[in-house]
Amino acid sequence: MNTQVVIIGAGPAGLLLGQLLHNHGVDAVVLERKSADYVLGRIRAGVLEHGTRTVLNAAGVGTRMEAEGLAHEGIELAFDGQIHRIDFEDLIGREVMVYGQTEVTRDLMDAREAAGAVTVYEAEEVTLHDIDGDRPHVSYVKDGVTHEIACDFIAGCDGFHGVSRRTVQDRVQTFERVYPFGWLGVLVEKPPVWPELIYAGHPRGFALCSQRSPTRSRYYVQCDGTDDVAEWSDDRFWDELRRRIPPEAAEVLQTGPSIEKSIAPLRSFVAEPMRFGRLFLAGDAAHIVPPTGAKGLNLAVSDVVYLSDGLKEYYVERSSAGIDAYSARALQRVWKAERFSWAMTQMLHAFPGADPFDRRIQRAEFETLRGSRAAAQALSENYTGLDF
Ligand code: RFL
Ligand code: PHB
Repeated sequence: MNTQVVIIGAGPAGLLLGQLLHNHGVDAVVLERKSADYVLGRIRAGVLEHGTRTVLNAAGVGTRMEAEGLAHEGIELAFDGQIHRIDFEDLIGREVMVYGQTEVTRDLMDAREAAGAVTVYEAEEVTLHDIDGDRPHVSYVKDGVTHEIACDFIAGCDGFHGVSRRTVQDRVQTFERVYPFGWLGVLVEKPPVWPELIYAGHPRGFALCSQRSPTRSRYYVQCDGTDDVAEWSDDRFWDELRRRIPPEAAEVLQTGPSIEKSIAPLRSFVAEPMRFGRLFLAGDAAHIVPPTGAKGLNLAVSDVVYLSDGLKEYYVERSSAGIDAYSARALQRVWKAERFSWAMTQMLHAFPGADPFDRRIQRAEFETLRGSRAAAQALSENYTGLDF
């Protein structure tokens, strides 16, 4: 089999890249280790930057997002029970879209199917070959049979634990911070507690009130890095959430049985560069951010926008300038999102071993945002998304 680009991974990065390339007339095959249902069963990000929304609309996959997504003009920051609204619309004239990653993935899968583009699910033992030559190829096993696809380029969109970055592990430089805590997330069929998202810093730990629809909510509490979900009954979760969010929210919180509950570890990670010969890394395969800034999915989108532009230039204009600039362009934006996600994490979490000095610095950070329009504007620019 032959194609122009083999895309490894059918998460948001791989599927969106497939859609953008299809729109540019470039052929691609997507290879995914899991089944489509498994991919759709993962509950992850919920906030789309304004640029992500524009990209999804321009790519022709934004219809349901525009109909069902919830446009938000601000967020609430809370610290020790005190609440302060960051009004994006007033501060910088922008908004974000609350629309789950599961829905974005479903829309991209539907568009791919409608276009008749090839996705191989449950592809095992995906292996990359000859990435430094002119004609790389990728092998995989499906239903016990080995297949090979020859291509011009390989896009490694296979997430943090994928095979692509592992293939070049002797050549990457990595930068990492592992946080000593995780986020315990619960999905519940109840209306959101508050019109907007609440990010709450509290001595007992961080909490976040998010949402998926007018009838479905997503909540998180900071937990120990070593905790097991089995230790967290629904009752324990709701008690802990109520203690950490502002009293006016706790009073009106509607609880119910969790329909999903999982723990995500928190990590900052960057692999440099993002290109090795004819292999490009994109999304979580190249970098991880703690979810506090809601940047993970959005960074995957900016990566594949740069990459698809570069590949379009290569095929349509016969110029390598775009693919040659890919790694540097993507990394410049990645590091700004890393900084923002790290700063939000520092401001709002309870760090083991933190002393009263650390706590006062966190409070001063919150007071700076409350008292300075410039500081609130800087947060708003980062949260709603830096320009591509
Ligand atoms: P994904 O979504 O991980 O998709 C990668 C895909 O590659 C497949 N794969 C392979 N396929 C073939 N062969 C192999 N050897 C393969 N190895 C892996 C995987 O099955 C998968 O389908 O990466 P992508 O596309 O780069 O998208 C990135 C986003 O998914 C990610 O940044 C965010 O979801 C991060 N993230 C969150 N971000 C937020 O902004 N808010 C959140 O609340 C939030 N929660 C999360 C998260 C990430 C999590 N992970 C990765 C552990 C919660 C979790 C649990
Ligand atoms: C979510 O809704 O899952 C969500 C929202 C904002 C974040 C992280 C996760 O910062």
